[in-house]
Amino acid sequence: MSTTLLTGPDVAAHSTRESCWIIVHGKVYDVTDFLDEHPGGSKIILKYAGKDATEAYEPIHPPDAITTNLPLEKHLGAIDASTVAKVVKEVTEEEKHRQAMMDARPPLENIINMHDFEIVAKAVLPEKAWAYYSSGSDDEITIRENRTAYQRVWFRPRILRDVSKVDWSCEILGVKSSLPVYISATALGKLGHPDGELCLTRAAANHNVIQMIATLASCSFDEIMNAGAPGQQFFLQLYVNGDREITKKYVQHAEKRGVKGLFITVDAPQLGRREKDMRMKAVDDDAGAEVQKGQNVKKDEGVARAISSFIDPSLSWKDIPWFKQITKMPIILKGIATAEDAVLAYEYGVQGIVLSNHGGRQLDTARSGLEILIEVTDALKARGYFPDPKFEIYVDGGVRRASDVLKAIALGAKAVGVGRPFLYAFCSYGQAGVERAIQILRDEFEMNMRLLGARTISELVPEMVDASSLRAHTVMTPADNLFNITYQPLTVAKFKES
Ligand code: 173
Repeated sequence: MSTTLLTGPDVAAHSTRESCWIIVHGKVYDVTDFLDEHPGGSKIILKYAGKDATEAYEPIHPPDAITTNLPLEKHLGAIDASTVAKVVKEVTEEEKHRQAMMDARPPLENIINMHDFEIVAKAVLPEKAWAYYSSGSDDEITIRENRTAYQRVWFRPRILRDVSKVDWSCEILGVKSSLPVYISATALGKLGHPDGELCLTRAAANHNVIQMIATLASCSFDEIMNAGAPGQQFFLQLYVNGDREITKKYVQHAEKRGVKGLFITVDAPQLGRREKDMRMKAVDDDAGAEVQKGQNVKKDEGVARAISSFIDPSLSWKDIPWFKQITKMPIILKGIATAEDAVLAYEYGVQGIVLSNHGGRQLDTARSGLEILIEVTDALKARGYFPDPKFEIYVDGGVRRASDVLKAIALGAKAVGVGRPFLYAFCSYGQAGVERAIQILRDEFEMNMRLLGARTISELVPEMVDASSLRAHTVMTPADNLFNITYQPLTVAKFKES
């Protein structure tokens, strides 16, 4: 790094596409040649040309994004802070309102279920972050179906089984977990909390829960690993880069650092159109993430689309042997949606599949993971592939209750992925929120397993659920008007009076 000390006017003289310098974290960079490579587009950088970009950079980039992407000769030196005019940032009405809502959040002990986190997150998140996180694709039929599907499965509880002791701990890919739940990958955590995904890491460490690290996390892979406690276990979610060398390096680095499972996302050759996100036109302002190298970006298509151009749509079954060659980590295909592909996955020799529709963010009107589970286990059984301790099936999407998890496990899942609820928990309350979410799940597991008559995970059997309506997508019931008029709806956590 150069030891040159530069001044504000030095930097301000380079404020064009032809010569573009910016300041980040007290250092000056020449990003002229990088403009067209920036995964979030050049427009956002040009907005800060000749100026300090730290504030816009900080929430969505890992600290080492610039230093690793920009050749050393473009690191021009340090800025003499006394020569840079302090920009007093105007606090908008929206920000004031959000801060007021943050101050009036329900006390954490009043949060008693996963839905509570969601309602708080909606109130306290910047509009763009909420739009990005909460969005499903197209008409959002699938995102809603992910919830509804669980309500079409009913319990068949067993009684008089001495349930004084119940144990819901399990192993996922041979890794011990205090819950049959892992924290599923979600991207861009710093849009919602300054510590981003580290909130998940720290909470997971305290409760022995496995975190799946997202390729597009705001925090870098190493930051997250370094924040882990001794012995803490991680999985990695992988978006496969058009440049396979980048992917190979990333995967092998993860393996070296001890990651216990490689979850390759297979349901996103192109990113779904998330209209709430798109309407925010976020790309103009602050798109970006810890992405591997991207090319030109499409404009006005939302945060996710802006930074996903590196994802390779040519990925195919032919690539699976290559993955097996470059890593010894168990390989899991995340985003299987049919029995046919589940059978193929088994025959290609991967160690597991996640039945998932990407949280309702990809193909709209794709079925819920829970529904797919039945046809998948049937097809695998018919071929003698199930049960097989070397092939695990997971489900994600729409899980809000331990009772949901118990249904999936009874139907053959080994564990369940939970994404948004943990994300909303840390956006609302940081690490403490995630710990509370885990505690709530634990309480729900204890109660539901007792009431269901299952003392261990292995006692959760298909006979404990009635899933006969699961595949019927039009279980219409006439509106029960009188009941509805008299029914007192459940309420969500209340904000303090301001
Ligand atoms: O669902 C997503 O938003 C997602 O997977 C993603 C993909 C590319 C960039 C950011 C997020």
